[in-house]
Amino acid sequence: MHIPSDASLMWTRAGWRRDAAPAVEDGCVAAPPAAGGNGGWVLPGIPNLHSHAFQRAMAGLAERQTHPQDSFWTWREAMYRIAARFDPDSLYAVAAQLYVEMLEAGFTTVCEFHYLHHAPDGSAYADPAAMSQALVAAARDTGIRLTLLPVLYMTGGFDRRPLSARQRRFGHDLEGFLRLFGTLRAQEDATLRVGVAFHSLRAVPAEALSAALAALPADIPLHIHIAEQVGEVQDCLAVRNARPVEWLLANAPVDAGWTLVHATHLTADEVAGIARSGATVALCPTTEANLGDGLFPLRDYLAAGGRWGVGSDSHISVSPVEELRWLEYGQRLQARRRNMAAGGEGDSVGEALLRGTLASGAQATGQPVGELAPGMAADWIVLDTASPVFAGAREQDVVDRWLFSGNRPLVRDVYVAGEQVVSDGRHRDREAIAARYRVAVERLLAD
Ligand code: NGQ
Ligand code: ZN
Repeated sequence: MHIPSDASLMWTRAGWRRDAAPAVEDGCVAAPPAAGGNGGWVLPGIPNLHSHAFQRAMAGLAERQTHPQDSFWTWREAMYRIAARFDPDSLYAVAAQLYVEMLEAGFTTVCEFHYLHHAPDGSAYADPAAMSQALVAAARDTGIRLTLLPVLYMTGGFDRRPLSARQRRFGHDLEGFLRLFGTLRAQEDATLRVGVAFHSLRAVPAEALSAALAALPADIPLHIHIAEQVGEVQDCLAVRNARPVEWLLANAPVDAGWTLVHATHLTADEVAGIARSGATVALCPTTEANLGDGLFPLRDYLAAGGRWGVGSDSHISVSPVEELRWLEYGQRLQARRRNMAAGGEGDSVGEALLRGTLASGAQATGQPVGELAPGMAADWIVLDTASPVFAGAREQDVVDRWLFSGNRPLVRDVYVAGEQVVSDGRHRDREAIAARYRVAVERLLAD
């Protein structure tokens, strides 16, 4: 039986619940749910596990050949050129635009992997946290929930070479970094959580990683880029005698508090090791495709019981639909099979993808997100049930239709901490934020 478009449905761990809608108390879901519902099809907001906000300004600008062997590393040069031009004002303008786009697409929490710390020449701003504050302000003003991950970035490669001129604004010594962390941590509130990211094993020497972990609180989210490129795996093998994930699992206390970003190139032992550790892998399928990274071994990882979520990373796309869809499609193209993320016969691929990405939300973000249960964050999205995409849909079809049918935005309304920030597909400040973004980007790109 198809569901009437005015029915009330709420997505829970057990699947769709009929005639229910979240009730709100203090920004969280109250028990019990509002009986009868509100006539919407409601899902938890999607956590975005990986973002470099400034890169939104270069989406579509690195798609012209610069070298016959263009790669991740030549893209990185283009990215560094634009990174060099940001100041706190332009970072605020670009991040605010990005966060509006995320909310309109159904992402309600963002993990911001932030390393653009200092002035372009590497000297600290008068307020050393000025760039971080720009991100905090953009999140507050747009209403997105933020897990801010100031990034420790110390060296330019596994050989410990010093930072290049363009990397200097990313760098800290441990003392300065811990000061920044302390400043930000003091600002935590109901929608801001502060964790830490290690940029990569290239950028953080072994003893600095241990010293940082010893000095930081034990219960914060920890994120790291790892094993994204074959060159990185080779350099790690040459210098540390182990592959990046192999090295990390042997030398750091990797557990459920950790999120490994990309983890593209893995052996069978590494797949099993990450799954056993309880860590989350943050997959960014559209960016990984755009940068020519390679394909994550999803099927083996799911079979091992591994946790995962998605991120929009460089923001060449800002859409949970596209991340989840391409996560599945990459596997299909490689295996020449279909319905790869499904758990068994009759299982819906869309529901398997949705369950997977929501299940890691709380541990990867350090916030009570990913589920509309009592005490969890009142962060939800309402689908546009009037769309022809849902014609004739039964309950068990809704998520597959959302994720695998066309490109019209199907998120109608969005709430964060119980507050509505998007209605009828439009963020409350969409125009003003876009106007400010246009001015900022024109300046960033001017010669
Ligand atoms: C980043 N981005 O830090 O923005 C990286 C590129 C690097 C991605 N890996 C720079 N997608 O890894 O050195
Ligand atoms: Zn990244």
